[in-house]
Amino acid sequence: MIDISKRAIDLENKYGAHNYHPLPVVLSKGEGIYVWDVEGKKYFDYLSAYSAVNQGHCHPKIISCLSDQAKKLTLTSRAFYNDTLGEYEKFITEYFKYDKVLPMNTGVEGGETANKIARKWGYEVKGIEENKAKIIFVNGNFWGRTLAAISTSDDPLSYKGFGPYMPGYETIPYNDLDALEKSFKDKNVCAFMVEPIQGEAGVVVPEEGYLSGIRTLCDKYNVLFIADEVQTGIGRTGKMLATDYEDARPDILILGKALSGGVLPVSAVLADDEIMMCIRPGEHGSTFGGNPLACVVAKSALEVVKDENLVGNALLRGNQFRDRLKNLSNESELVKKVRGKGLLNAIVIDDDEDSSTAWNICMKMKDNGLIAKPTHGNIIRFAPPLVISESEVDESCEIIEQSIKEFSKSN
Ligand code: IF1
Repeated sequence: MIDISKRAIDLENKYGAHNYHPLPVVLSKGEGIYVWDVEGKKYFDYLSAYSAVNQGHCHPKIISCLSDQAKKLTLTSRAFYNDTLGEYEKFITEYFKYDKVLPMNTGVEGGETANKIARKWGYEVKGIEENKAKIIFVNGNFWGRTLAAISTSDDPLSYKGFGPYMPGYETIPYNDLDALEKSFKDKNVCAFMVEPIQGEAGVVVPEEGYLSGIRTLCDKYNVLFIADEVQTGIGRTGKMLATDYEDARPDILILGKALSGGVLPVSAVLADDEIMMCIRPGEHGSTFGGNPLACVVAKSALEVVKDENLVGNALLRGNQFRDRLKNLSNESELVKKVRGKGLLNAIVIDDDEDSSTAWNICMKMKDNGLIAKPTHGNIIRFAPPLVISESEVDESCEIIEQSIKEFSKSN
């Protein structure tokens, strides 16, 4: 490994917490679907910073908005008004058709905010006894790293060693409407929070009818449907929201990641007045939530999605990608399954969870000019920026196919 890369890795190793195990590549430039390492090698980016750069790296329009606003006013805090927040709130609530938005920064803050709003609604509107509110989650959920988020996790890597855990949470199987209805019999349940497609669990797509079934049961039992679209939202799955695939409008919608085009942390919680107005002045907030920089960046990031028809492109390119890889799964016994929607896809490697096969295939793809990373051992997620073209999908699939063939031969 050349000195510059080695130095960067050694510095992180010596001075940074060891809370990640990155692929050994040191990136220094990003543009569209490509990133370059410090040695100038070019890669297809098939992770998109976990679906945060849907619009492509350093999108010129978003960067220009960022730079213009950065010279004017970056942060006022919410102690005062400013000339960008109201405009942005009008824009995003019309864009997603909700009465109101509560602006936050990271995805997990969006989740925490949604949980607080749902509990408040449970007490004030549904009439649940104080401190008895429950929120239902599903096995395999991932919504971040806070103590509340890990309290709902069934992945030891997320929760082990961090107890005691937040009370008022229950988990049921994913993609199981009977289990969901059974959990709703408890009058203390105020909400059900779920990813329309599970990202970290390995791009797990529920059966047709699951999302609309959630909507029906939430109406029947007066429970709020919270959709965590931090990873599946903003065009990633071939619809603006993954919940758009069915008649399943969430009561509370959580957005993050690509809401800023990967330029800075921006998240948002959207809901109608009956729910959102349960939160009153001084009951929730954040220093940077809704800051002027975030407002102009998020507005331009959302404009890019529509102006460049990224939703339609994600649908087309995703079908093209899965068709190519399905052929591969017929040819290579290593690739057990290909699944996903739009440009949120994954392959399941025919191996046990803790094998290094998926990692080694990612290392081979890296050498061949494409970076991706395994999730849960034997699953490799493939999520390029939504600006990818037909020929770029073909070219990158060549690399994936070639790498898997080379790996199979050498093992
Ligand atoms: C890490 C995972 C993905 C998310 C959903 C909320 C959040 C996330 C559906 C929280 C964040 C990130 C976190 C990042 C890696 C990445 C990830 F592997 F951890 F699970 F994408 F699948 N809801 N996911 O996926 O958003 O607070 O991070 O802004 O923690 O390593 P955040």
